[in-house]
Amino acid sequence: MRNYDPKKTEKKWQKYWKENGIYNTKEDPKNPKCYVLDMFPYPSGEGLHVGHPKGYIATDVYSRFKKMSGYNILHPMGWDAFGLPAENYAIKNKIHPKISTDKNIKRFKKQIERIGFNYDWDREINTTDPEYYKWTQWIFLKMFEKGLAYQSYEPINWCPSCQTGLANEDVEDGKCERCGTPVIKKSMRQWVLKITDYAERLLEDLNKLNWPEHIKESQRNWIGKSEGATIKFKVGGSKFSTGDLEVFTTRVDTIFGVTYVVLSPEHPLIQEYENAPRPAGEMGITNFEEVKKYAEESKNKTDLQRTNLVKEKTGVELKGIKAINPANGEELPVWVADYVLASYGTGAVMAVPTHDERDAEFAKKYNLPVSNAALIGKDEAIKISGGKKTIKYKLRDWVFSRQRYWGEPIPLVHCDNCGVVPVPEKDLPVKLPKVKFYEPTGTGESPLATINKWVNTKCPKCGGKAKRETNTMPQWAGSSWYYLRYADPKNSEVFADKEKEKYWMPVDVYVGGAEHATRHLIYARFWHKFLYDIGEVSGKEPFMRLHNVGLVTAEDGRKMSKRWGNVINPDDVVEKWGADTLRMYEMFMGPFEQAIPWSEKNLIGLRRFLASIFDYVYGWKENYEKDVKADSKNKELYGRKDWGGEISADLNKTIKKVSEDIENFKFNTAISSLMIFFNLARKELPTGLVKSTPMSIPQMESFIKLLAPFAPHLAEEIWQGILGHKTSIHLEKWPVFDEEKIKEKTFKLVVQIDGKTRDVFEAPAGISEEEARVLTLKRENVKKYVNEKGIEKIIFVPDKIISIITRP
Ligand code: ANZ
Ligand code: ZN
Repeated sequence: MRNYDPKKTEKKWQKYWKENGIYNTKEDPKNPKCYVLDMFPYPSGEGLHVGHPKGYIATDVYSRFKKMSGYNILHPMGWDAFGLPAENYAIKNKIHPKISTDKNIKRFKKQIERIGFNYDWDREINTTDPEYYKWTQWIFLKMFEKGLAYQSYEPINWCPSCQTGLANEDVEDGKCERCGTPVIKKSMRQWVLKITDYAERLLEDLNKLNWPEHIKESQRNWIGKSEGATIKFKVGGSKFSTGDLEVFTTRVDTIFGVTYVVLSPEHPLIQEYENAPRPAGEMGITNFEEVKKYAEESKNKTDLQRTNLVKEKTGVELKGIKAINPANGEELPVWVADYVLASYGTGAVMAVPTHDERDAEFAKKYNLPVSNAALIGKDEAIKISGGKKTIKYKLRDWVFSRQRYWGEPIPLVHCDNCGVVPVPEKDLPVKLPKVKFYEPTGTGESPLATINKWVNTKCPKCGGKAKRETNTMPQWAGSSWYYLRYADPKNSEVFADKEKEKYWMPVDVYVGGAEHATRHLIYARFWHKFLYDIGEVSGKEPFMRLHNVGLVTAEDGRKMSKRWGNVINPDDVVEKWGADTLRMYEMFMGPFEQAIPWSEKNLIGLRRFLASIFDYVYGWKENYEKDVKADSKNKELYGRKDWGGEISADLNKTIKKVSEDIENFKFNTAISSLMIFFNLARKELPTGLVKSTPMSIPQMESFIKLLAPFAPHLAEEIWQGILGHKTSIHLEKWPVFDEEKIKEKTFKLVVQIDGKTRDVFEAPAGISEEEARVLTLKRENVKKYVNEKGIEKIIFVPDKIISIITRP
């Protein structure tokens, strides 16, 4: 029976692998380690579509290859299950998030398991497990201890639909990244992590990472380092007594071209003018009402709207006051305009219409003066203006609290006597209480705030009455350190044993979507650096190499989505065509990082390829048995490392190519070289003594090993089922290629002219008479004796002699 039947065999081997624990990992100082990691999924209610496993297949192929190449592999999987998506799903479907999350995880896991991955499920983690988030809380407390977690009341991004504050990273084009609702600014109490303390190191260390350039570039832009200077302008009424206005500029050299200065509407100076007593005769801002109204209005605009270059700029002059250019003493009008952001630099700018587009536009609209003054040397400008060299970053501190239920409770207590007190380490985790109502309150407070029994507690310091912090952590908390937990997932004493951390970290290859460029990938680097600073981890960077997985779009070219009804469920594909076909197809569909539409037709092509391999090996085995029956000496022959013929060189070339391609995440070309080889092997005429097949047993086995990372079930079926091995192919050694066999073969071509040897030279083996003739007639030694026209006859003995008879 030579029927390729993945339905039967795939389940069988999955069971076998599990029962034999072949994917369980242990530290092994004797072998080099390789930590291969997928960005773990959040288990949404919709389950996986065929796009999700693409990255998992790649890490699976890669880690199987590395394991066969002698590495000790860590390839774990887990669930990023806290956060808005899980919670919004739970609310929509009226199921408690805990219940729906557990259900979704079960479903995801089942889907993933069917694809036959080599995950070490003993290391599975779940960010919502109290034994896990105990350590998320612990890390937060360490940050709090070091002054990196602080309370702030600054206006932050607020999503009116999700009813929670958001970090800058959660806002895309002024909209909530989760639900698309435009965010507004809201002043509220919040917890913030001082990621800005790490801005320079986050930037600097990017250079060490083997990451796609575009991801590094978006992190650089997000961090947004600007080298410039702060310069103080005196401001005030007629007597210029009010004080200094500091601006940030990257172009001090334009100092003589400044024609006005602009404040952001939130600038504290405006408030100061309203409240401060003024010296006699000072008018202060004379149009204060107008200014205030303008400032109010700009509150409703997002930063994006405010900085949009296309939008017309607006502003109001602060009448009654002026600023003085420190470089030349010139008196300048002072304006307030919302194209200047409060949150960047000093919240104030010196305007140079001749060199800055925004300023030019603004000056034109409001008829402000324009100056053609010359530029001056940098350093010189700083000296003249009394400025100070300054570096500013666009990166903002990380707004870390959410007014939502489904997250890690922030482990702090508010005591009337002692203020904010951390929950002692021994009392961690602070468990999320079970509640009936978990919908957002709409008041800007977390739903936890309504659970009196939970909220009211004792102060760990003075024992007096205290209240728990009711904000929860953002969904990015658990994923900021999960890769460390995999090294030692069940440890109850520490988040990971130091030796184990040292053995496994850093992650060697990390695979996931490019959408994480400036969120997860910055947050995790920040936490890692912090843990490094307090001596908890051994290295400065968590992820050494990164690959982005390209989307799998629907056959119609659109994104796969329930909304379009074009989602393809991997379960159906596995059911109909087999897991190996799905795996092979997703690796073959195109360059790994590219977005590529699904194609059932191409998928079927890979199913055919696998079926024909199975069929071929089956026939090969039959021939082997026939040959051995006919003459027992053939058994020895079949056992030879390789047989002659071209197939040997081809196989060695294929081993080289497939190895290099997998190492470089070029899975599609690896598979195509397997196809090319297979077609040659099928066609190759028999050589040597055995008539029926071109491959010896070791040659056949090498080919199946090359296939094993891509089609693990089929390879195992062939390995154990047809080739008769008793242990898994996935524990075998990866084939090595023979450099000698790959070299282009040559021979010494002897040239005879009229019976006399006149030349000998190296020529490629196997050339035709025509090729030999062309090469020969180019030789200087030959030209002396013949020319093209004077040839009567050529006798060519392949790979030996070319004999030329000249015309008499
Ligand atoms: C004078 C000047 C002249 C400027 C010129 C630019 C060009 P980057 O490179 O992004 O850091 N700026 C400073 N603070 C600002 C704020 N809070 N909101 C909006 N704009 C602000 O940009 C730095 C430049 O952006 C600064 O240099 C300042 O304008 C402006 F030909 O000062 B410049
Ligand atoms: Zn939202």
